[in-house]
Amino acid sequence: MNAPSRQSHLLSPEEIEHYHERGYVVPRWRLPAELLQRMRDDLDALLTANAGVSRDSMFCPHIVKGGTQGLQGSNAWLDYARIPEVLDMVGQVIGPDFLLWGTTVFGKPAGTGKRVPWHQDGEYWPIRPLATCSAWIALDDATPENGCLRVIPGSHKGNRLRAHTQKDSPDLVLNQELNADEYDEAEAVDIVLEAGQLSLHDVYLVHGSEPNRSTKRRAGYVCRYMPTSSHFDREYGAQLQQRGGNQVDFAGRALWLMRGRDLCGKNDFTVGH
Ligand SMILES: O=C(O)CCC(=O)C(=O)O
Repeated sequence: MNAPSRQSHLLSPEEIEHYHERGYVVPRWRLPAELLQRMRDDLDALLTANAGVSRDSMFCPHIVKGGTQGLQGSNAWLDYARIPEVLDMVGQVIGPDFLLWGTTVFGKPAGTGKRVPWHQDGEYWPIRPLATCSAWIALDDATPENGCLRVIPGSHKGNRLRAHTQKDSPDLVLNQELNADEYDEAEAVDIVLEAGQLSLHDVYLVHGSEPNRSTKRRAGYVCRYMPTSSHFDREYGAQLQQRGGNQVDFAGRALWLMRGRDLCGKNDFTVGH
């Protein structure tokens, strides 16, 4: 009798097409239970070590001294940004040469989580040409009740940054909100995930999430990968940093080559290390 073949983690042609056509995909592959448990334990440690930092968005836990929030990160989160199966899938949608430029834990505490306004990620980022695939890894189950990610399928098409307005509100996790006439919320799709599943989304995709009104936390760890044919422009990053109230450190941000080589030859892998 033939041994049962182990199912490949690689995206199927249909999943790749889904990513390119709709701007996101939920792969069939999921994290092994033991790895998920380690990440959840490390999340507990991260929250304990950073009692003073908002749980709604903890920037760059993969950097030991994580920048402008004063976050105390750890190398464990860098390891979790290097999960080989995830990197393989990212390479399938953005090509074999890419780097990691950021991570965030969106913690969405039970009951009190803030709203993530509708936005396109590109509005915030100093990457030219703009390109990134975000891998959003569910550390808890993510449901409509606890504020799962919501996306507008196909809104990435045309690679157009739509009009946003700055809103500095204590009820919002991010401060750039897409203008209401730039999208139709009736088209939104909920990305419902079990803990250990992930979604991949394109930098131009319109997305957001509702507050967590449930009794269950909804934490996700997102890793940002850009093809090295693009440039992470630190000068422009310093301007964005000022505009955003210095919430994140783009100018001094460390970059990690994940796969292949630096195709544009302008990315600096020494700053921040
Ligand atoms: O976790 C969320 O609710 C928002 C995540 C998000 O905006 C992103 O990963 O780009």
